[in-house]
This record gives sequence, C-alpha cells and structure tokens, in this order.
Amino acid sequence: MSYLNLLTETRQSVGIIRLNRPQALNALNTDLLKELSAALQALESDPNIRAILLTGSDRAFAAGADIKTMATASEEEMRLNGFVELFDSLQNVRKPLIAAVSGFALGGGLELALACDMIIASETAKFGLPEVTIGVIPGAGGTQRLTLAVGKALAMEIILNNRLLHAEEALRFGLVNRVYPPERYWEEALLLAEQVAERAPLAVRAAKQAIQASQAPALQNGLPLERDLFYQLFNTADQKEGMSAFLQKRQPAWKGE
Ligand code: CO8
Repeated sequence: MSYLNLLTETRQSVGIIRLNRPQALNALNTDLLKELSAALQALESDPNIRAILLTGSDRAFAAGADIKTMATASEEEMRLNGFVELFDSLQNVRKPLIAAVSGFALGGGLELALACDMIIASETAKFGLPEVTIGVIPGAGGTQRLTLAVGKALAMEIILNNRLLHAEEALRFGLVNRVYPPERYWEEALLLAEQVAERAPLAVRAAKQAIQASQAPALQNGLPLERDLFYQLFNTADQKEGMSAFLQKRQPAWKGE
C-alpha cells in the first residue's frame, strides 16, 4: 500500500512508518492522520510484524497539528470533524511502538511520540508543547502523558510557558529512553525495535498492556477533560488570533476573550 503523506517499509519483523510532509515540517492534518491510522492497522494485523518504528525527517519528527486546517474552525466543527479522534488509533496498537525523533517534536508531534512506548532521540531533537502560544492547549494527551513522564513542575513550565527541552534534558527528565548523535539515532532506534521484535511476542504484548494499566487511571480521567477544554478554546477570540498570527508570521495580541 502506498501513501501520500507517509513512507512505509518493513525490515524483517519491524514495520517502519515515516511521516512525510516535509513542506509543513510533518504537521499532522486529516489526510496524514487517516493514513497513519490505516498504516498502523495494517502493521497491527500483519502476523509477520512484531514491532513498529515511527519516525519523521531529520529536521522534524512533527511540528504539531496542522495550524492551517484548524485556524478558522469553530468549536462545533472541531468536535464534529473527527480530526483529533483519528489520533486515538494509536491507543489500539498492541504491538510495541518506538518513536525515533530528530528535530522538532512539538504540539501534536510530541503527543504522537508520547503515545509511543519508547522514544529514541537524536541530539538535535527539540520537544515542546507550544499550544498556548497560539491560543489553545494540547488536545491529544499532552497534558496527561507529559505530566506522567516528567512530573508536574516541569510539565507546567513546558505547557504554560512553552519551555522547549533539548534532547539531553529530555533524557535527564525521563521523557526519552536514549539520545544518539544525528547520524546514529535512526539505526539505534531500528536496532531497539529489532531486539524487542525478537522477544516472545505474546509476553511483550502482555507486558505492554500491564505497563499501560499503571497509567490508565490518570489517562481515563484526564484525556476526556483535556479534549473537551481543547475544543472549548475554539470558541474564543484568542484561538482565532493566535493561529492567524502564526500563519501571518506576527506576534499575537491577546484579549483574554
Ligand atoms: N502547522 C502548519 N504548518 C506548519 C506547522 C504547523 N504546526 N509548523 C510549521 N509549519 C509550516 C510553516 O508554516 C512553514 O510553511 P511556509 O513555508 O508555507 O511558511 C513551514 O512549515 C516551515 O516552517 P517555518 O518557516 O516556521 O520553519 P522555522 O524553522 O522558522 O520554525 C518551528 C520551525 C519552530 C517548528 C515553527 O514552524 C513553529 O513554531 N511551528 C508551529 C509549532 C506549533 O505551534 N505546534 C503546535 C500546533 S497546535 C497542536 O499541535 C495542537 C494539537 C492538538 C491535537 C492534535 C491531534 C492530532
């Protein structure tokens, strides 16, 4: 199967999905997320695949949800268009999912990496949730999964004040598993995926399920609340101002309305 916004390949029992919208730094739009959902489903149901590697380009894993497609949307349109719900397909993946991150992993891009089971980073990686700089909040699990990963104090700074973490900080704070030089991160991520793929598949799947259960209580409460608050912000002047300011490459003028 070939895709317009993804490149896919398999290496023995590892399925590889590469986000491929270079003109927008792999920003996530509906078409890309639909393809990602289909590609994940195909690998999940392929008995020859035992681990999945998700990656982007050297410049960007993904710079967030596509601001162009959201800028003028109303709250009702956002609730109805199913865009954010497409993200949920990641939660149905029971095989181990490893993110190989280089460059920008911002907003929905970081949320994508956080929804994976392990993150291998290039020294060039930059992690952040800059949504408040465009008048919204993370809507695909960022407030919950980042807080679980790095703790409340740092999550507050990252989400409320757009603090970016570089790769070494992300390693120190427990957001990523390992950091490698740019010329090696991808091969190391593939090696990790190949190693996990060698383990007993039913045991790996059971272990993933059990580890995920340790986070389930927080996620069950937090994810629906986060999504609802994210949608509500599309009913504000600040969301329209923030996103149009980004697209017009100017500073936003907040009204608090
Ligand atoms: N959406 C749409 N286009 C984007 C995005 C984006 N998120 N990020 C970058 N682009 C585009 C730029 O508009 C630009 O296009 P053009 O050449 O046509 O002007 C092109 O990619 C290259 O970007 P820049 O020229 O800005 O490159 P720089 O190297 O100067 O800057 C940055 C790189 C810092 C990454 C900058 O592009 C940036 O700040 N991007 C936006 C980051 C951001 O705010 N992300 C959060 C988006 S909101 C979000 O993710 C909410 C998630 C909600 C749930 C998602 C469910 C899927």
